[in-house]
Amino acid sequence: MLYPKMNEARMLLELGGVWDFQPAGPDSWPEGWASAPLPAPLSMAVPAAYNDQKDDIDLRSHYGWAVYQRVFTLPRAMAGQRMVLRFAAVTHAAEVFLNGQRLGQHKGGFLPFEFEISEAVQPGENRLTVAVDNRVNYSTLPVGNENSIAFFGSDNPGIPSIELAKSRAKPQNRPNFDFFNYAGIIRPVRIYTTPAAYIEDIAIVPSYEGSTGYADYTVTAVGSAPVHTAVLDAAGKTVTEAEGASGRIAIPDVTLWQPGSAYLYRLRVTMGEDVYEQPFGVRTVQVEGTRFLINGRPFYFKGFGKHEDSFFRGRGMDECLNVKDLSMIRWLGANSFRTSHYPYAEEMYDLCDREGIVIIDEVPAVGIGAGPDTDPYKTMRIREHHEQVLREMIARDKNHPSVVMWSIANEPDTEHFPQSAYDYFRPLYELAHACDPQSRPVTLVACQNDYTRDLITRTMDVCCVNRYYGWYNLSGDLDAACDALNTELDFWAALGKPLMLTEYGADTYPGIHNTNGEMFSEEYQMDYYARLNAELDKRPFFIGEQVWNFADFATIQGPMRVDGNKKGLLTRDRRPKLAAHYFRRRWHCIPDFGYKE
Ligand code: BDP
Repeated sequence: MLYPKMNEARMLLELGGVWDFQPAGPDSWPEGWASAPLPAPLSMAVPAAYNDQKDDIDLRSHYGWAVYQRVFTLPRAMAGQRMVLRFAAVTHAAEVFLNGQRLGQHKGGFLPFEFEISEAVQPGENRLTVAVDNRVNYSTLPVGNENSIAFFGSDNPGIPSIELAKSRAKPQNRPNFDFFNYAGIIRPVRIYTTPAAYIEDIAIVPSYEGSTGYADYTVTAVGSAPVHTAVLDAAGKTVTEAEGASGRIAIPDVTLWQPGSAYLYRLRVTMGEDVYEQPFGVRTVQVEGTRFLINGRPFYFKGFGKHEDSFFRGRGMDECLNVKDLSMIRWLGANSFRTSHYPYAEEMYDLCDREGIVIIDEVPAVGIGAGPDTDPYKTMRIREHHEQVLREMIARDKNHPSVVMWSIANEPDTEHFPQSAYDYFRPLYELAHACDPQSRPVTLVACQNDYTRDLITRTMDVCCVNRYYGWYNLSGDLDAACDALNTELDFWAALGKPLMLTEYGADTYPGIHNTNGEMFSEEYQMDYYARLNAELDKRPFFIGEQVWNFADFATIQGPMRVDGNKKGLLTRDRRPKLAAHYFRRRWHCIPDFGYKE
């Protein structure tokens, strides 16, 4: 799916601003609201999550439907064009109406969807209504609990008073994941135009041989007109041209896209009256033995799991924050992050393309686990949706040079039902390869578990594991943590695959200092990383350290979290903790390439 752009053939309107908003019922909303002004609207900024915009606990912990509405008038100049209404993300499900007419719906809170509105739109005022459902359960990704068990702790099952109170409690989301369930229209809403015959999609597979780069391209179009393509360099100068909807373009004296040293070309596609310019970088990605190669050289991942999370907007798209975060990533000497635990806003990938930051792109498949006695792959109703989000993510992100690997899940249960997990994930692994024209490496991020029972993680192109030795396990005992880590590393070493840590970390309250370096202090976080990293450095097959987390972030309230998850190297407002200074010293000395050679 193409990112909406304004150019000589296409117009673009942003529908951001302050919309009308009204919470509705848990299971439904009055459809009459779609054809008239909302009865008692609140003001709500778009794009942004609604939860933290008002000082109202009912909105923070809202469960179910809420309705957004605004009125707009299109400029006359747009008449006669094909018009498309595009939502970059609505969390987690949306129903969309224009002038009372139902345009359609979309499930999945982190990927774009669009409707052609050329017929539905009218001259003068148009009323756009978007109903949003924030419920998470066994049919959604991320997964919400259905057995009234909270993410942390089980509320002492069997105690009559507690069981009775739970059965009477008002319905609420019980996320089976550790980030606040921010919801609403979290990314931009736009209308763009195209001519009647238009370019629908562009796929580019870059490669190079010696000093010549190649772009194998495929243009998908609706309507027929001859397709002309040209490769433009970063200065906008035409490098080569070609005819036809698919083919290979050679780029003499190619400049490669490299981590830390990005270079972007554009494929300019003209078809009849339509024009679209798709940026791309020439770089290759490959796994060879225990090495992860970018442009044929062994890359070492230094970075983080992140979240889209900030004050007031929650998970709302924030380009200023994205720029700031990339600045902090560079300040730290890091080179990469994983989009834990959902695909991020498209603008972030564009920025990483520009700045040479490497991304592991993850679908919102988090929370696939229901305890040791329940096979989640038989109980949860997610398979089809899982395929859908994987397809949609790869369709959206396939051309980004920054994306070097797909993650098909975070911490699913691979331990208690190893064969079920294998049977469930193997087809998804194959689907990811099949959907990606570049066939990038595919991974699944494994939970701290009995790794000897896990059958699927070891079959991935790269083995990615989250480990909390010294925090949730062997808490506070760094000697024991290093011992356990080494025992496990011996296991992975024998498999002959590249291994990386996609999470390890310790909750740290900024300002707590402790001469003994005990848990929760800034010293503990620093010592924890220094000790574990010293072990990781000894292993040649270990190809990357992504700490948990880049910054502190919001979670549901509960006995395990004080004002959110505090494992950030940075505070939520992006101030460095002690461990950030430690990593800054470490990472500036670790090269992007050839660290383990
Ligand atoms: C891992 C999850 C991550 C959590 C983290 C933690 O992948 O989402 O936030 O643990 O507990 O299990 O801090």
